[in-house]
Amino acid sequence: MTFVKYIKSAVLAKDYPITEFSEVAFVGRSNAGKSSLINSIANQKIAHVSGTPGKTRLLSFFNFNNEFVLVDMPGYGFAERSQTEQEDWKLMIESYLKSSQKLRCMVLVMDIRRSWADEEQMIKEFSEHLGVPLIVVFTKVDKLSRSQITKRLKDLNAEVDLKYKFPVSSLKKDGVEDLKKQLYKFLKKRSS
Ligand SMILES: Nc1nc2c(ncn2[C@@H]2O[C@H](COP(=O)(O)OP(=O)(O)OP(=O)(O)O)[C@@H](O)[C@H]2O)c(=O)[nH]1
Ligand SMILES: [Mg+2]
Repeated sequence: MTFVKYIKSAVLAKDYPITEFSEVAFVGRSNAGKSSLINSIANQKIAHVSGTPGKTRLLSFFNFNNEFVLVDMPGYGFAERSQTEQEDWKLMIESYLKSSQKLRCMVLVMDIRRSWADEEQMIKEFSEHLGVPLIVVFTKVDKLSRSQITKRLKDLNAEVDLKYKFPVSSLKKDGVEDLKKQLYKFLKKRSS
């Protein structure tokens, strides 16, 4: 039986938990569905989800079955947040991505109905710079018909070249098992 346990939340690098496990960071626009995706991977409501963008304000760390650590990140890019807060977000994300010794995979979460934007491109480039594989998850596919999904995936393909991509519905659990298999491939090995 798989267990998932909340470890802690933190902002500053000095407060990140130190574990023996590889880490996977969930990044993406606010409201894209990062926390929901973590819950669906975990099979339990462990990360905070909200209809109000900006729900996740700290980095939250979860132990996945003593196999790896899931890191829920605050989302970027919604108008209500001040310039200072946007800057704080950037610093918080950068601080984690730069300082983590255990980061072995990044999951970029985006709503399948949105287009690839500068922020997503920045994250892709960041993963390349760090040499960490990037998995892109297109969420909320349950909001579209099958033909609309095909069309969106085709359009996104034309916008950006991505190696690992998964259309997912956290609501209906579609695509989650395939994603988990890929995560295992990147994370199962002990990181030290
Ligand atoms: N229909 C549908 N709704 C979803 C799905 N995933 C997330 N949502 C909804 O989208 C909203 C935002 O979800 P969250 O998981 O909180 O998004 P987040 O990316 O963690 O947002 P921040 O913490 O603000 O960065 C919530 O109302 C979720 O119920 C999905 O696959 N399908
Ligand atoms: Mg969240």
